[in-house]
Amino acid sequence: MNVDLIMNELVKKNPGEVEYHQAVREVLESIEEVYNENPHFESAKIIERLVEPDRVMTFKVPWADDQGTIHVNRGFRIQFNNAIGPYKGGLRFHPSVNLSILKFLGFEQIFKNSLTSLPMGGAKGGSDFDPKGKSNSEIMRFCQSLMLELWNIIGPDTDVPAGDIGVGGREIGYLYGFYRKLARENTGILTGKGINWGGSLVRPEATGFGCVYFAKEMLATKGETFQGKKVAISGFGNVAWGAALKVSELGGKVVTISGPDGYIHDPEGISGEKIEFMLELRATNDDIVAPYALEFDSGQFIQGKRPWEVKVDIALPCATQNELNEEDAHHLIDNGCWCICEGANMPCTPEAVEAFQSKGILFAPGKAANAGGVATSGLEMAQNSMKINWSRKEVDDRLHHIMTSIHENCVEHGTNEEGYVDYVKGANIAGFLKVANSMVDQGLV
Ligand code: NDP
Ligand code: 2IT
Repeated sequence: MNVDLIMNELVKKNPGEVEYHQAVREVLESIEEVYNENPHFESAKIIERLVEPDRVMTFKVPWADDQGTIHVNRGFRIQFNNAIGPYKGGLRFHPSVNLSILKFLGFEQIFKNSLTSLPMGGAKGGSDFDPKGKSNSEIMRFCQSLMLELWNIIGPDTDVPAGDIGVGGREIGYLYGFYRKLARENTGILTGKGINWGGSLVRPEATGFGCVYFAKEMLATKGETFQGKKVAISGFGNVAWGAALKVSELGGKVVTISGPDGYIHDPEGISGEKIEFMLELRATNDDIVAPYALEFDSGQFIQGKRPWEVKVDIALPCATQNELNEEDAHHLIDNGCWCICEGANMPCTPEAVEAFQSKGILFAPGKAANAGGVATSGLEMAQNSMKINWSRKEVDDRLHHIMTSIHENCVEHGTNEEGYVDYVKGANIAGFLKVANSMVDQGLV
């Protein structure tokens, strides 16, 4: 394989899709050696077949606001690869949503889902709809209009969507309700469902919990724990909330959360009722983090800045892609931060990752560290298929076990001669091998 040649071709075929190019390049650079050691991958043209999604669907989503004014958004579902199981991946509602962002997310999802050890292929979808400032009834009408198109192309054994940015329990409820009405069936069609209608315990917390379980394993490779460590978290959404809960439970001190408007620095620690307040903030639909400082005296709001300037031991970026750049990475390193574990998808730019790795700092990519969300979605699907509900402990134990196994896989495939664990390489190789071998086994389809 020649990475530059493949990338040139990819850029030519998918012009302007910079996030997608970024995600593919990272994977190709990591797997180049393994790929070249296995000539049957080349003869089966595995890379060319992997970087072209199986299907890209876009559709019109018309809806009326509370004043009766009509709006038209664009809906997407990208079914990327189903070699190891039904397509699986979230739906994102955000004005920045476009083909590039969804293709990067769908491509990442293939390897992430493979790492979970559960039978799930890769997909992603969503819309450029902006949930900010919308009423509940507007959100419901939008979700119903989207589902009117989506229901024909998804199914419990075909393609199982879930949440992502802008899509949480409320949106999954409206989507599920309308699917049930259209299809006249109750099946495990979406994950992240409410606990009364087919959801799994621990799914809301799972991405954040999983990220912290993964970081715990990273720290253990240095004989360390979360006890007494200062932790910077970005975002204040679903993932940030779960991560903050688990860090506090393990004795760490979360000193930041952030929103697009700036960040909160709370040197006394964000725990207990302060973490619950994050949920209230998120539920306002305003998407600003500043009110935290009005509610709690210990919290200071730093407008227009990112949390990476605060002196911490551990950083968990949990907001969005490319939110931590090279300059931020140097701030963290200069301040003595020695473990970065991605809760979001691709939050660190390639230059930031390079800065961490060149200093021998612990760094874990989202496709390994945030796989707990989709893994628990897989556990929700399993419970739906069996028509039973597992206890909180049963789900949490399984999640914990999955995250520990992913960590072991990364160490196995990513440890270099000096003993440094390159988690990016380890995750990409482990995720890739399972999918590539499955594609070879199943012939040219
Ligand atoms: P939420 O919508 O609950 O929270 C994310 C919020 O972060 C967005 O509303 C966004 O606000 C805000 N944000 C955007 N840019 C920044 C920034 N620069 N600094 C701080 N905040 C910002 O989404 P989730 O918590 O579900 O998702 C967060 C990340 O985790 C995403 O990368 C997602 O793909 C990933 N993820 C989510 C999983 C899940 O189960 N939910 C599973 C695995 C990964 P705004 O709208 O104003 O831009
Ligand atoms: O990025 C992700 O892994 C998610 N948004 C969760 C996907 C899922 O199907 O649970």
